[in-house]
Amino acid sequence: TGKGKKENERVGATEVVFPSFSRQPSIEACPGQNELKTRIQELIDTNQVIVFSKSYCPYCVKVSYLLCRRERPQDGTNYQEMLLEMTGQKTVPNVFISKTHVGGCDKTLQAHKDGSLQQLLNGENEAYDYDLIVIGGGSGGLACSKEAANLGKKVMVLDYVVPTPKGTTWGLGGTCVNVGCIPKKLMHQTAMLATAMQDARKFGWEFDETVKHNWETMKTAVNNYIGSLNWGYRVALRDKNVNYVNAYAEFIEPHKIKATNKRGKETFYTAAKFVLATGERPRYLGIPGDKEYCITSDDLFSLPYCPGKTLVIGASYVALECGGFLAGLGLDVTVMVRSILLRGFDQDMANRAGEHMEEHGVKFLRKYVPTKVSELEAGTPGRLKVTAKSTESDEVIEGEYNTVLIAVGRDACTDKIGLDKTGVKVNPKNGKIPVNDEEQTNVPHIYAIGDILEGKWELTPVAIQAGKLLARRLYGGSTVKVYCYLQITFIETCSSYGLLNRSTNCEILQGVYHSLFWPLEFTVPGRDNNRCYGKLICNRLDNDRVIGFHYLGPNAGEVTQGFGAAMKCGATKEQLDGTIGIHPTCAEVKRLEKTKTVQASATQSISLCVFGGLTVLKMQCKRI
Ligand code: FAD
Ligand code: NA7
Repeated sequence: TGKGKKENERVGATEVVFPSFSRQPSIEACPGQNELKTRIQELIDTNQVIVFSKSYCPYCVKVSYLLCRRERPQDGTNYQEMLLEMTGQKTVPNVFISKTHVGGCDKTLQAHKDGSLQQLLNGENEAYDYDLIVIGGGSGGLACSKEAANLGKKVMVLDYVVPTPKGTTWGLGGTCVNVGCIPKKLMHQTAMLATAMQDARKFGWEFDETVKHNWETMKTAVNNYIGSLNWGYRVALRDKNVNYVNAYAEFIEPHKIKATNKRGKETFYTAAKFVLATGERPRYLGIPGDKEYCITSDDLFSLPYCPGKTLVIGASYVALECGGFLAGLGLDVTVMVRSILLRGFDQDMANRAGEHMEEHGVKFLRKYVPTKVSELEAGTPGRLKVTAKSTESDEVIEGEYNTVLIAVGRDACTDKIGLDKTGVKVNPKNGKIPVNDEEQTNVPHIYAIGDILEGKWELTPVAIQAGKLLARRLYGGSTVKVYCYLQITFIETCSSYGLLNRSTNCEILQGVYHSLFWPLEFTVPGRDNNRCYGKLICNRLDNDRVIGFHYLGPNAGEVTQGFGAAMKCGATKEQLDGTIGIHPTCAEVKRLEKTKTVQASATQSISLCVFGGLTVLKMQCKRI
């Protein structure tokens, strides 16, 4: 690493070697505790590089080879105990550079690989305020910052919620906790209770009062729970010594950001490395009246009043989930669909999901796009007029609603964070950031995780896993990468819809097995007779290995998770058939009839979707 000089000469490295067989410390080598601590500290302070090692340890040899060769043999027993007290590490080698504790062999080699060792040797670390700054305190950012701090790094995380056009804002934790998975699932559960109450009478429950739902009570309960999660995240960051700053971050130089808090106060911070985890926000339509009068999912979960008659625009999973639970609460809900339901999902299953929603009261306005939203009357809720045009003719229609919820996709928050000052490349079409398989952008010291990544799954567990593994690779000597071999997600509409995805690179010949079924719990109330559906897709060329699983039925998320584990282990149809079911359940696999055999291309990905208490498997593959 030295320019013209030998490395050892340049860094003045010293290695304190504990000989292999010294068990009895000599009097000289066994000073009092304070004296020993002072001696070790002196060694650390007066040597640019100091490696505490053992003569017979192969890892020490590796590190010594990398860094130094000026041995000072010492008896090691008490040194190691003291080093444990001082650094939390007893094992050797134990490396310090420029008074900074680097760690053991793996961490030193990793620091060498990622360039931070060189920075330490050059004295560059002192130039930065932090080892790592994470921008965005959502699923990915929190996981990454906590893990990096666990590994001994000085970490800052900045999180700031830009208010929606309606002024809605929320606390620490990002989309999932505040305006995504958590409130969605809790409000879906509220809707499911309505169905349970309807069923209850058929099972003999008698109640006289008219049952009605109070939006405000639900909203307050859900938001109180979210508040407790926000608080928990703050405490966890504090406990792990992550410096959390509630401010909007923007790069002004490749290693420097400006943080602007809600009072407009600007502060500047530098770091050796950055992780971008800024997530996405709902897209608007760009038509008159959209930002003035419409809401998005960012507003819905904390809306202070019941939305009333609602038009949901879009046929994405966010649209169907929100429309589903609003209808389940007894509201008049219409979904305006531009083309198809759930683009990218198995269309057979998407349509079954749509039929199920229609049976549960959701109306669909198909092949229309909105052109204008105007206010007829202000209020909570007020009255809005929506003008829309057909996508197939010149027909123009109008409708009156209390609330218009836009759910037409989400945009990556990458355009206002000063990436032009860093040289980080962004896909100009969608604002997404391309990264390599180690989540590194084209600028080596800047990484990105979560929803802002180009071509990756937009799911909380994926963002969390990416954040943790990235920190471990950067600072823990790990080489483990995110491997989305099997993706599981689910959608909660009237009941629920789940998606499991497995990618495979082998030739496939699909064998499709399916069955309609009637869950036992639906029989007595007499609902959804034979409307639930299960479908397995197997690769006939690979021992009938299960590559796809669809389930449309109750508790789809839970069922899907179990099949996901089986598929990840490579289960075959024969193995599933040979698994004795738990009876009576919906997940017991029985009487799946073979429908067809389809030849498919060599690479494909398969997904499983859970919908409306019904689950569906999606398989994306090109037929040949
Ligand atoms: P986020 O969680 O969005 O966090 C990004 C954070 O960065 C935000 O707090 C943002 O305010 C902040 N930020 C942005 N820019 C800056 C800046 N310049 N400075 C400081 N802070 C900034 N996933 C599932 O797995 N299961 C589900 O059931 C599910 N349901 C969903 C339902 C809905 C309605 C939505 C919208 C999403 C749902 N998702 C679900 C997706 C999931 O929420 C996301 O995949 C996940 O939150 C992504 O995490 P992230 O860390 O990338 O970003
Ligand atoms: P998606 O999956 O991007 O879907 C967008 C939906 O909105 C889709 O149904 C679109 O119809 C519809 N859309 C888009 N623009 C319009 C306009 N102008 N008018 C009417 N309808 C429109 O969005 P999501 O919000 O579900 O998800 C975003 C990501 O977050 C997604 O990838 C998830 O993984 C998480 P189309 O089918 O294009 O005709």
